[in-house]
Amino acid sequence: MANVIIRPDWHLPESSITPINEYHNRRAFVKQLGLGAGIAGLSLADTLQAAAAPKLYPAKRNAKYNPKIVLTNKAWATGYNNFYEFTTSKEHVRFLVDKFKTNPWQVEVSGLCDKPFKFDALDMAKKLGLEERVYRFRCVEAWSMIVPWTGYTLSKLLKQAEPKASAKYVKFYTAMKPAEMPGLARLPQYPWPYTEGLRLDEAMHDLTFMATGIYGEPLPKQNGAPLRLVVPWKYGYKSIKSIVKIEFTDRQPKTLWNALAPREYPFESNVDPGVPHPRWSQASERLIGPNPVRIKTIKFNGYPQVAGLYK
Ligand SMILES: Nc1nc2c(c(=O)[nH]1)N[C@H]1C(S)=C(S)[C@@H](COP(=O)(O)O)O[C@H]1N2
Ligand SMILES: [Mo]
Repeated sequence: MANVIIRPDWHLPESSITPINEYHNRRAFVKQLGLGAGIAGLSLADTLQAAAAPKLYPAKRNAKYNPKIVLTNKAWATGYNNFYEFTTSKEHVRFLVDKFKTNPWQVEVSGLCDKPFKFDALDMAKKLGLEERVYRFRCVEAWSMIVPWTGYTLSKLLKQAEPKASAKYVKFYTAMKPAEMPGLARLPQYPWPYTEGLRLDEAMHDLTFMATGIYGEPLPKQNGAPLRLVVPWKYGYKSIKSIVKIEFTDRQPKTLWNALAPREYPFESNVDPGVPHPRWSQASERLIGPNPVRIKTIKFNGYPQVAGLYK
């Protein structure tokens, strides 16, 4: 991002890669045997989290959001991460999340609304129910993936707060726990916590999703457990992870990346192949996986239904 150089030679060891169909078969096999963690390669924490939500996963896939595209290999989507609170090294985030406690997890919804409230992430998932959506996901660094998210629409959550007419924006905050997030201390000049924002109409759009899971399981911590935003027509940095607070405001909120480098990370940040980043082209992207391919970037990342928001 602002001061990160993209290495052209990134890779994961061959041994850490499991094709998705093989992965599902293996899970079914493990289930049949009634066995736990080790074999499926899940950590104890993942297993406990999965056990806490037995009926939520996998959720039924929403046919409306199911592009006819091959999913990104799961090991890549959960092993190549941007989560600067832990490290700027994408391949290493997953090895640094052990101390990060994501259950129980309280989230506050407040600001310009009539019914501010607090909720536990797992309780809300049970209350609202979950669906699965396959979305394209495009990072500003010109890599992308296609993944099945589990969750609920942000609008379902926000409506419960009854936003006031004066609310024009929504601001999101990530947890800031230095004892559990080793990357915070390594970037002391960053304006933590990680924050992001949307216009209220963007936040209320049906595509705007609160993800609690990925690949039919609760979110791994490196992907933003227990609750993260997914805004598929905007660059990935808008999709803020591990959210603890959501605030209705009347002014465009300050956000971390925009504060660090406003020219490089504008507030709106819609995916647009015609508008280059000041330091690189956005015309194409690398679809990550064991056999990465370069594909053309599409306006709004292939979600033309949002165009009306920007007339
Ligand atoms: N709190 C927080 N959220 C974040 C980030 C981060 O560093 N911290 N990185 C963003 C960026 S740049 C991207 S591309 C996505 C990556 O999500 P993934 O690791 O699930 O692919 O998370 C976004 N959300
Ligand atoms: Mo990103």
